[in-house]
Amino acid sequence: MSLLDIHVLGSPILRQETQPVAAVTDEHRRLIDDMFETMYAAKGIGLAAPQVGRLERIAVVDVDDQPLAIVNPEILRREGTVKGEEGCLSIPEVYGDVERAARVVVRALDRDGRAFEIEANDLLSRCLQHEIDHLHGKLFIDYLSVLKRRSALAKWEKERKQFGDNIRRLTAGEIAQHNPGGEL
Ligand code: K1U
Ligand code: ZN
Repeated sequence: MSLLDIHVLGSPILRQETQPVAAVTDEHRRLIDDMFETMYAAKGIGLAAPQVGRLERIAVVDVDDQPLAIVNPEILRREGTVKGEEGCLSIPEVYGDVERAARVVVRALDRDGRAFEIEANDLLSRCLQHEIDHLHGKLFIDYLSVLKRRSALAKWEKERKQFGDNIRRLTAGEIAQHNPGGEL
């Protein structure tokens, strides 16, 4: 497995629409495995293909030790609304409150190409909506009020200097914590 570079705000791929996966192949499974490894190393609870420079309609999430690969996900039902804080591995150190559906039902294909449905509440519901948004070129900052968005972008202007080429390479420290035995 490999750790992948993460595209950060400013990289045009984050605003692109993804392409549905016609059939889940070994190449997609390799991408899914690498995305899980990258998400864990970056201490995230989700990661979508455009964040690692790919346009397949694939995301991974892991909330409460329940790893889920979602291929071609669709939200079938939304119920209620709730506000909660979000971050994004592509906009490090920037956070904001976003109103989302409280409960969603999502249909997707799994790593083996089998269709499944999941009902989600709380953080899993939020994370699924955040990842599915990534697959359609949408970011959590798009939901912020003009003032809050301006302040989030001002914070990002300071942070982005460390990512000159709009790519976040995991640091040696992040890799070492992820892999304490030192084997790569
Ligand atoms: O897609 C991503 O950028 C991953 C993102 C997912 C997410 C976080 C919070 C709410 C909705 C979706 C992250 O994992 S950012 C890391 C983070 O903020 C976080 C990590 C653990 C628990 C809660 C938040
Ligand atoms: Zn994100």
